[in-house]
Amino acid sequence: MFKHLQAVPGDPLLALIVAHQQDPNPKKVDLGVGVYKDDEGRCPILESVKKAEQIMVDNEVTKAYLGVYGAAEFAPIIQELLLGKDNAIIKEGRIQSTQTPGGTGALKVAADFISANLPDARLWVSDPTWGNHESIFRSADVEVCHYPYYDAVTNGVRFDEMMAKLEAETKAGDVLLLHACCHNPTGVDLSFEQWQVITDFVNQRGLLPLIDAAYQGFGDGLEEDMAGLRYMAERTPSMLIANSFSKNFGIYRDRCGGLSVIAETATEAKNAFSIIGQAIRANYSMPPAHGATVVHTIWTNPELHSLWEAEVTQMRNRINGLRNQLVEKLAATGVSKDFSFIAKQRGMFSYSGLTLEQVRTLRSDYSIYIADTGRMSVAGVSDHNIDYLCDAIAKVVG
Ligand code: PLP
Ligand code: TYF
Repeated sequence: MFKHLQAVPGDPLLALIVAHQQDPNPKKVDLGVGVYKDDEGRCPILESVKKAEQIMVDNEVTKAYLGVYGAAEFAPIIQELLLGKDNAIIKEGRIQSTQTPGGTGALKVAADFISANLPDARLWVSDPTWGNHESIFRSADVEVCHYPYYDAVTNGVRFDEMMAKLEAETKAGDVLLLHACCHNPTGVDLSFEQWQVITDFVNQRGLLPLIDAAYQGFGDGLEEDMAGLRYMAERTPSMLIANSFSKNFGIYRDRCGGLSVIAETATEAKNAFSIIGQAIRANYSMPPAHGATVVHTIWTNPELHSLWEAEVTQMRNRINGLRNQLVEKLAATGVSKDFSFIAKQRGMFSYSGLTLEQVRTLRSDYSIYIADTGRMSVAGVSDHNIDYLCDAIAKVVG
């Protein structure tokens, strides 16, 4: 039956985790996959999460099925986090949200929804984007197109080229995927002014924005990181938002995310949401409860809520502090390349500008694990490895 099948390569980022795990070098450094790490190199369970889980153990009374959309009381949390407490879109009932298995689950449901109901829509993603965007939409038979985004010369956004491409080639009904903040893999975000320009274009062309919010809180703050998304949501008739709680609650393996649909009217939103429910049933029937219960327990307990906000601030400050330290220490080595852009990037990742050859040498000669694209997960840097890392980069770059 399976004789004709050829093995396919796995996700290169996940392969990097295994390679790092198997490396016996005590000095090894893992800057591969995007998980937050503390100074000891551990991906810790947040204290707010531990406390919430304790409350849950004491109070949980059933493991019965949740329902297609997950817990009803979870949807307002997704909406408040993304749009802010008193947003008119929420009050008008123009947004409907469902719990999903991670941000990935939300993207998959969005892809199936688009494929079945907007059959002529093409998806436009940034060049580059998170590798899974393409796989998820291709698997749902949605054509994927690219717009210019990262500028390797200025380490900024090729905004004029991006807009020129979208202007020339998008058609009404196409879907435009934007990263809300902390762009993966580059760390280079759109400015607020650029969000404003794109919003005008989206409305004028009649595009459907799909916003991927996987790192809320890791850029400049929980509210600040949503400024562009909120500006656009308040001015466009329709939007899809896939969000993830994996990073900002540190509950990666519990698989908790959300998919929200915003429509012109409450009725339209409800209709679209019912079809999203159909896509969920055909995928995984209903989401797991644990992660969403953790988030709900924290959100509704004032003490835990403040503790969680402080922990998000701590994670963000650590990463942004590491960015500044990297810039200073790399400069101090006398390296020929200017790395000051690292401090301006945001979120878990930095497109370092290291070439494939340099990345490979760092891996083979120094046991430093960086993705082939040169993307570094900054959270993997620590006080213990930063000097070793900067010296190695300086030696490899020259
Ligand atoms: N979107 C982006 C841009 C990501 O980097 C990730 C990363 O993990 C996700 C979505 C999916 O997150 P989750 O682990 O919640 O599925
Ligand atoms: O880009 C990253 O590192 C994270 C984690 O198939 C991730 O988004 C990477 C690959 C993957 C799932 C999650």
